[in-house]
Amino acid sequence: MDIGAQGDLIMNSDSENLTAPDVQTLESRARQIRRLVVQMNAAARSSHVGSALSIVDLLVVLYFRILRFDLENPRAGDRDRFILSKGHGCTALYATLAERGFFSKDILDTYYQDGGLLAGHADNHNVPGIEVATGSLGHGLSIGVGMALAGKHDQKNYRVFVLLGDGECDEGSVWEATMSASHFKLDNLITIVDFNKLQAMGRVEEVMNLEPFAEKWCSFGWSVREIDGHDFRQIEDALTKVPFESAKPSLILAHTVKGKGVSYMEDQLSWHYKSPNERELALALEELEL
Ligand SMILES: Cc1ncc(C[n+]2csc(CCOP(=O)(O)OP(=O)(O)O)c2C)c(N)n1
Repeated sequence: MDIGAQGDLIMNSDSENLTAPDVQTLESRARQIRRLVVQMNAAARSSHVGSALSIVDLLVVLYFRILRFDLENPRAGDRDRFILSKGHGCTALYATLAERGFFSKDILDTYYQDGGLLAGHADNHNVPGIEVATGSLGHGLSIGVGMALAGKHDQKNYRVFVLLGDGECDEGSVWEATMSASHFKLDNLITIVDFNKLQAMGRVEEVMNLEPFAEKWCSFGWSVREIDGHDFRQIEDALTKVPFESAKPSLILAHTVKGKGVSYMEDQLSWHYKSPNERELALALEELEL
């Protein structure tokens, strides 16, 4: 659907690249990662389990199908960059990185522990695969713009992917970065918004209405696609077609469900802060049985 001169809103279509067995493999990886997420959040008694469960399917497609990296040399100059701007959802990223082989799964047990490697928000210190420390919302996209600009300047082929929360888009700095990205024609920059319609203290539409959200990104000069952020075919299709247009940054507006995969957490605000107790953990693991 063309919405005017500033940008195009392209409706999603299904990927022909993914076979049924591919989808099954991705589903079981996502299930395993969700199991690790609930276990980590429960063991640490930490917040943000719903925020992490919301992005697992996006991370699985990114790390198992899309991103170009070298596990032997995770800092290789030509690697694709991924920034989890909503750094509070870090258990999903840590679990995905471990599952993908960036580091041993034993390290997940150190999450949020004194002296442990994995901090309560995404931390790049000594953690292979994490580009930048995030958690103070509203900064990831600006960092991504800098990386993408550097890539253009250095004539490198890497892409930069940034994952934002919808509530995070209340931050003015997000829109400054959005404006810069189109000004500098950063078609090597791809932003995914985890549009789960909840933030810390309420529903997005009640706290700060973002609509018309897709059109806002278009009017800032981005090329936009809307997808179901839990449908592997749609995720893969969008991510393999970036940049959607040359000389424009790409935005994937991914409709998701906070707490996805654990029925009693789905779309429930309370699971922004709560962590599962023993009984709740057992229930979650039962639902996520492999
Ligand atoms: C600058 C800043 N302000 C406030 C917070 C506290 N905080 C952590 S998560 C969160 C809500 C984020 O909502 P959203 O981006 O929608 O992510 P979700 O958890 O819903 O996936 C807030 C306000 C923060 N981390 N950084």
